[in-house]
Amino acid sequence: MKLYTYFRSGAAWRVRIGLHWKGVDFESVPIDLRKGGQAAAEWLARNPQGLLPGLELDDGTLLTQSLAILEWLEETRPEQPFLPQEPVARARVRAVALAIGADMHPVQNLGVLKRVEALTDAETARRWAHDTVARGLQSVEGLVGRNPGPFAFGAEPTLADILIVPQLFNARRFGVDLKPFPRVLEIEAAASALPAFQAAHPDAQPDAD
Ligand SMILES: N[C@@H](CCC(=O)N[C@@H](CS)C(=O)NCC(=O)O)C(=O)O
Repeated sequence: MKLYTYFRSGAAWRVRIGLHWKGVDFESVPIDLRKGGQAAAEWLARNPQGLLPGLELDDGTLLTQSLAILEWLEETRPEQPFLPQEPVARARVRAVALAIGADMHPVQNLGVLKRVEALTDAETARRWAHDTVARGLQSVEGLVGRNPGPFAFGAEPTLADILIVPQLFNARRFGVDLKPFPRVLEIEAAASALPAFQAAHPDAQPDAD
C-alpha cells in the first residue's frame, strides 16, 4: 500500500494514525504542498480534487478523503477498532470527527486560506484561520467535555481522537490559545503516549523538514 502524503497535512496525518493503529504496512510517497505538488497534472489525474491524502491499494485503486479511507480501514480491519459497536456511541464519535473534518478543517485548509488572502490580505487570512479553529475547538471541547477521559470517549482512542490530535497542530500554527480547552489537551497528552500516534507525527515522516 502507498500513502500519498505530506508531513504537515492534517488530513494525511489522520490516515497515518489509522494505518499505524491497525498495524498496516505502507510506503509513504510525499507530495510537497509548498511546491504545489497537489495541483500537478500527474496528481490531478489520480485525484481530481487536488488534495491529499490518497491511499493506493495493492491493485492500484486510489482511495481519497481521509474519513472515507479511515472508514474503509475500519471495515476491512475490524481488529483494534476505532469506532464503538453500539450505534448511538458510533454516531457520537462520528459527530466529533465531522465537527472537525467537515465543519472546521475544510474552511482553513491551504487552498481556502490562499483564496482568502488573494481576496483580502495575509492578516485577514490569518485571523480567518485563527477564529475558525478557535470556535471549532470550543464546540469540540463541549462535545467531549462530559465524557470520561483520558481520550474523547473514555479509556480507548476512537476516530474522534484521530481527528482531534492533528487539528491541534494547526491550532498552534494559527496562534490559538489552547488553555480554554483542557479536555482537548488531555486527549492530546494521552494520544502522544501511544506508538501509533507517535509514528504518525509530522516530525517522524520521511519528508519532515
Ligand atoms: N476533506 C479532505 C481534506 C483534504 C485536504 O484539505 N487536504 C489538504 C492537506 S491537509 C490539501 O491537500 N491541501 C491542498 C490545497 O488546499 O491546495 C480529507 O479529509 O481528506
